[in-house]
Amino acid sequence: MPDIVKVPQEPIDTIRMLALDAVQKANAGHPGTPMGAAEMTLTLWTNFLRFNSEKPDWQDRDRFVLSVGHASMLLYSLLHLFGYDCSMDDIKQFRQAGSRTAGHPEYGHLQGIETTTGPLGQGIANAVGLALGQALLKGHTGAPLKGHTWCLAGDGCMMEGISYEAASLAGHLGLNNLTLIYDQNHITIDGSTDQTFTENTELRFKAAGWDVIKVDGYDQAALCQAFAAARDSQEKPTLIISHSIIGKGSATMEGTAFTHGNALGEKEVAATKQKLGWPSDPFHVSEETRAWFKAQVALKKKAYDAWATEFEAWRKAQPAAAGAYDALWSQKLPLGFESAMIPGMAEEKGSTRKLSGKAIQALAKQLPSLIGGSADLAENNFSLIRDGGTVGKADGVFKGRNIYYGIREHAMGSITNGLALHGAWRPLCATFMQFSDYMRPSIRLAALMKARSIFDFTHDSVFLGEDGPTHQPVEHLNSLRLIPGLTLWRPAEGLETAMAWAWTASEARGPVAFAFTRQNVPTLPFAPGFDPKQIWKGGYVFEENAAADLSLVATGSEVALALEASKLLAAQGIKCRIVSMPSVCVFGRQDEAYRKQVLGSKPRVAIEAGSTGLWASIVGSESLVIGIDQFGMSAKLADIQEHFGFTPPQVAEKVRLWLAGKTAASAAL
Ligand SMILES: Cc1ncc(C[n+]2csc(CCOP(=O)(O)OP(=O)(O)O)c2C)c(N)n1
Ligand SMILES: [Mg+2]
Repeated sequence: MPDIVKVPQEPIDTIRMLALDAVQKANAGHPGTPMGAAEMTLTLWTNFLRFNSEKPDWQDRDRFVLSVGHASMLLYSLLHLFGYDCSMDDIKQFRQAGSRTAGHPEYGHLQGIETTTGPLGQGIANAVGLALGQALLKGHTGAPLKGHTWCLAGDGCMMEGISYEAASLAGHLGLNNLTLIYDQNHITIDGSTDQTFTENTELRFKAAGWDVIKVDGYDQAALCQAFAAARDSQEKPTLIISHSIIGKGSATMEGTAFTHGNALGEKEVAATKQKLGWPSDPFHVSEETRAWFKAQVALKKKAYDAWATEFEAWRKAQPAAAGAYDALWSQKLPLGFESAMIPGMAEEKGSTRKLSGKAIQALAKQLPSLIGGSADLAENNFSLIRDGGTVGKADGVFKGRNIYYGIREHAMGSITNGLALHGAWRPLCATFMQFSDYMRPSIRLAALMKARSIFDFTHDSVFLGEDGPTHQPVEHLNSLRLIPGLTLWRPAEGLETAMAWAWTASEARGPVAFAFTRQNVPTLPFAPGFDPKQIWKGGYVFEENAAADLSLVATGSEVALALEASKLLAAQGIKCRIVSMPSVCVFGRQDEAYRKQVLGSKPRVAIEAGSTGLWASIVGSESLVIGIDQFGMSAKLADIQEHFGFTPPQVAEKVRLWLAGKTAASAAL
């Protein structure tokens, strides 16, 4: 273990002044916390954080999560000074159009940004996911891994409910490779936390199963002792409450809420630099400071090389385990893997949630990275990976493929994102679709980051029955479709379900959400020779009819309904073609010619047991949309179908009347 390095004042002040200057230049941003937390964070990075800026995606690196995302200049300064691909020009372009140094750190903009943060509290839950991912990687493969996750949070993160959920689960699991550093400066935007946040955080975390250490954020020796204890903890995650002063170092504004989110002004900047004896030119980094950071970077590389030697020795000694390790990272699927997922699925009866359970088993066999979880509804969601075991720690080692999240949907979404960002895992998390609302902030961030999280929602419509409107999604399908980059699948039966899962495993470049039924759905009469790959277009002609009077376009459980209604209409001389659209999102990405051909040139009717919302934009404003624009009700399935007009005769009659009205109108012209 290398000796502890006492961080000199100048590198600390360099970080403070870079934040001060960058925010001043942009005339926007948050200098207060970068200034207040610079000493503590630099002490951590210098002495404890394991990284190699030349190999930023080192799989066993320590991960640093800036949950207090508005303090982005703290992270950018560190990345720049420690030799990551973050230039002084990047720093000077802070918050400007097209720059890599956005207002809040955005995943993918710069190496070293482990996750997108800004919505407070999310980073803490992401950090739980990242730490769990590394602990599971170690447990599943036996690799000699040490990766620790360090998360810096502020008063705001600690107040947000999501952090409590995530901390509660981390404490329960005994996630000892996680350290949360609470930069307790007692200031938020509206002023002192005396008016908002006076609970005993220490006792709260202790009660949740954490070790808690309190330190002065400017006492490097105490900080290092705390970091060492946290890193070496074998049983519990650690909370370090670090007392600090927001805006530390500024001439007249230390400790004020003003420093939280304002450029301090030319006068204050000048006064601050004068007080520190700092050169007045902006973005100053002295030669000595550059050399000091270079020396630290060299030490980091030396530590990395030592690790790499040890790791290579393990690979040689344990070829089978090393193969399993590589398989987790590559997430490669055998060519044509989907053909192993579909046999018998078109004939399989049941709810799509149950059929999804079957597809999950088939996929789990081929994709060891697939890891499951549910918010206390595993049996209801059919989301369990059978024989996968429960995620937990035994004899100090994490094992299992099924995470029991308890009733913590908000954290579940965000922990799932952390697991996805980790890189070795393809995590799915499940709950009732209604509660996607509890997860929406995480789903949105997954989409923003293009994280390959899988949100497995069952009980997808009012047809779930007696649980009533509190549990019945209505607006959720369209609402989820509104999130840019999120792909929603709502399959109609077994084959579509299997193919939707296969698409997710091999084609998805971002997060995927599923909508599965609670109720049973009938099997569908696919035409002989039907190519399942058509499903991957998101929408396809299920039943063609050259002489059709109209197209019925339906999703999920309503495809069978459309088929039944079409038979009744045929008996009345109205001929239909049927379009199944398991993913409106994927269908929307097809070229216009394909979309036109599928939708057909005749009048169109869309049928979906949810709000009519976006449908006019898909099938055209001249079309009929049969949906549900009100809350559901507690009743038996058959009564709900009748009440909302979703029986075959009711749908057929609606379509007939609408078509008759159209015909009459055009005849009158
Ligand atoms: C979920 C969420 N709500 C509100 C905000 C807006 N916001 C940004 S920073 C902040 C105050 C944070 O206070 P603290 O964490 O103590 O940071 P400090 O002022 O110490 O930098 C607020 C309310 C946000 N980013 N995320
Ligand atoms: Mg604060």
